[in-house]
Amino acid sequence: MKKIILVIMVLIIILVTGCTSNKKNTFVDKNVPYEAKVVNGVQEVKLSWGKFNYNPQEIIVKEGIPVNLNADLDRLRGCFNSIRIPDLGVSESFSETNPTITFTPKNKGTFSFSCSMGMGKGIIKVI
Ligand SMILES: [Cu+2]
Repeated sequence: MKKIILVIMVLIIILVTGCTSNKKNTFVDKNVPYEAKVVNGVQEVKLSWGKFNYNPQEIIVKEGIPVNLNADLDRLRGCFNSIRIPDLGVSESFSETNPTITFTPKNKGTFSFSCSMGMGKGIIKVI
């Protein structure tokens, strides 16, 4: 009887470990805050798609330096290509001929962005 309990416990441990490592594999599109890198006086940010929303969902930029928001056109689909940042006066669409949207954050703060239909959402932190 004790052996059976031991076997069941071992099986449970194997199952739990298996599920956990499986989960890790599906988290390829892990969304972590992205701090823009300054290249030739411009803050470069790549905006892509992952887990049914934008990736990154949190973008950190510095005040007073232009930001290039570069669309990952291979992954952004449909209305995710129409981006709205109301507080920063941005309302534009990415396309093959317009893959980059440039704006300069003039004030510190946290501003929300979304696709035109409001399904995709994120925040831009200006520091
Ligand atoms: Cu949308």
